[in-house]
Amino acid sequence: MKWYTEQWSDHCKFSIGYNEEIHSEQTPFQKIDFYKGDELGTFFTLDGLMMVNEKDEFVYHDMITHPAFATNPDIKKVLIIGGGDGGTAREVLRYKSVEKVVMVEIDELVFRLSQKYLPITAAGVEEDPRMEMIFDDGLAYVQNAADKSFDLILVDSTDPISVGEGLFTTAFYKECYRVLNEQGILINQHESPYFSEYAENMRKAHKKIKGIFQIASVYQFHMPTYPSGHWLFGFASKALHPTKDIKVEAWDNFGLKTKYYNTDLHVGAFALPTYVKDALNRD
Ligand code: AAT
Repeated sequence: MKWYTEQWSDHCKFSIGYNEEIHSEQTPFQKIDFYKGDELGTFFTLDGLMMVNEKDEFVYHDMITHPAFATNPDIKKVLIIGGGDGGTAREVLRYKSVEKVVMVEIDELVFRLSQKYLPITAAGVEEDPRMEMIFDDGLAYVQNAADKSFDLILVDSTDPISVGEGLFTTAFYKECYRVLNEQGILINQHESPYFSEYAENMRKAHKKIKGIFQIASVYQFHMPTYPSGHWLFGFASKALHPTKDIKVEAWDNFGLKTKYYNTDLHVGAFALPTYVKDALNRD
């Protein structure tokens, strides 16, 4: 067995045993490495950071998708930015009421390799007639998209380094606001409160979004393989509040079986620890 090690902070590392490295390639955007091990199954990293593994991908993909649909069960048009492994699209496509999903991923190879090595997230996504896949920069896409053309934007991006950086800017969040309709919801990558570098990114993202959207909240979940295991998404909206406007019965009526998400957890996920609230409110 060999060890994949990820630096979580200057003084903290996280290691995962693996049996073989399946694929390693430098694309014009980032370095992709696929591994296979006994504990997490197949997993891949981008520029040395864990993206997806077979063991806990359900946590992340449930939590990026379902809270928005329980808040607005009428979502029909969805824009996914990033999400190259296909897991977010897979969850969105489970809603028969969804009419159109546009996925804008900067690096086509992430999707092609996921189709080959990670069918758990990528299988069947491209074949769904409601799917439109675009391999381009998400920021460029929203800059050119029409006003009020989506009900939901899911930003399933990497951290704010290299190609993901533009997806953490005020300019990007403003474009998302413009592209969303009156009931529109933005779910975005919100990093982690624990290690200082991640916490700083969390604070900055919230400050920017709060200045643009009428409603701006943050919710948490337990993601064992992301730095500290404590991870967040942002929930921003023009009109709908994530816990006051939750439609429990309507969501139950979708009849979806989920492994992590449920509507009790939905409400609890928005209740944040005091140190996280304090950090989010700091200027
Ligand atoms: N579903 C969880 C997996 C990811 S992957 C994030 C994806 O965002 C990658 O495929 C990357 O190529 C894509 N991406 C990065 N920047 C852009 C951009 N500007 N436009 C479009 N796509 C982009 C998320 C992992 C989260 C990791 C947290 N530590």
